Amino acid sequence: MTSLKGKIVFITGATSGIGLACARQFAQQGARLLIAARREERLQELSTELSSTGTDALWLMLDVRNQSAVQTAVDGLPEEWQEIEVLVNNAGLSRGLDTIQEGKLEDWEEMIDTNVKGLLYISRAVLPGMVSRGNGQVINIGSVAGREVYPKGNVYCATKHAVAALTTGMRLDLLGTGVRVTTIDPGLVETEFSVVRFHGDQERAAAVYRGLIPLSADDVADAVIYCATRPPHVAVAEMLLFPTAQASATQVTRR
Ligand code: NDP
Ligand code: 8X3
Repeated sequence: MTSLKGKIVFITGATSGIGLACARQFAQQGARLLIAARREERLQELSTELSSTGTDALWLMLDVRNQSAVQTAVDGLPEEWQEIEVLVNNAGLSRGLDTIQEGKLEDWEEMIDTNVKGLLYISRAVLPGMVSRGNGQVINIGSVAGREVYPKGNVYCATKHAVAALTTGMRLDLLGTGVRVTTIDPGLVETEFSVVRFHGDQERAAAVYRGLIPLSADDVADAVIYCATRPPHVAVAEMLLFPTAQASATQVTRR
């Protein structure tokens, strides 16, 4: 196991769910944290929480869809924060669960801009530094939706299939640079994901997880930490993580 003590870990979407759990678990490992998302108050609270346990943390209020803001934020990092060793590309969302013929254009734009273009903007800003140092790791949070398409999942599944393709593309292009590339592809994880998907409808969101024990954000963060603590010659390429009650994107058992 490789120590993460003192290493700089950049987590996008750190204000909720999987990203928040990753921030807390990397902090427990002694990492220094760059935490990014759009909700300033939550970033401040997390930063205060992390600092109170002795973690060095810097928060960036950042919308990953804004390419110039992303580049400016990464270029403008204080010198002592520039050597990012682990990038967790986690910021992402689904919007809506509609047939393709009824889907809302603004939902599609938001998913494509965040899950695909946002991930690209962040990666493009961070990767040159990793390559020049000959060291680094990118951990993309993909999804079972990047491996299978489910009814009404159309555009969300397309964005996660794009993440899968980009993960492979990164691994091919970064071969020989010392930069490792991983995708972690969870099934059902109970976070704010479904509340966001259903535009704030808590009841509909809760029904997604009713009658089964879903993964928790910490279960996924455990997997992220596992991948980030492998010795430098070991690259976990991909990990598919289901709750025991799930066997595919569409096959689940409920009590
Ligand atoms: P949450 O809604 O709980 O968290 C999403 C995070 O992404 C929030 O911190 C949010 O912060 C951030 N985010 C969203 N849009 C942007 C943006 N434009 N710029 C910056 N940050 C943004 O959901 P999860 O934790 O479940 O989702 C995390 C990742 O895991 C996503 O990529 C999702 O697709 C993936 N995933 C989730 C699964 C699940 O079942 N929950 C299963 C498989 C994959 P803020 O709003 O403050 O910007
Ligand atoms: C999130 C899991 O099955 O809702 O990516 O698409 S699913």
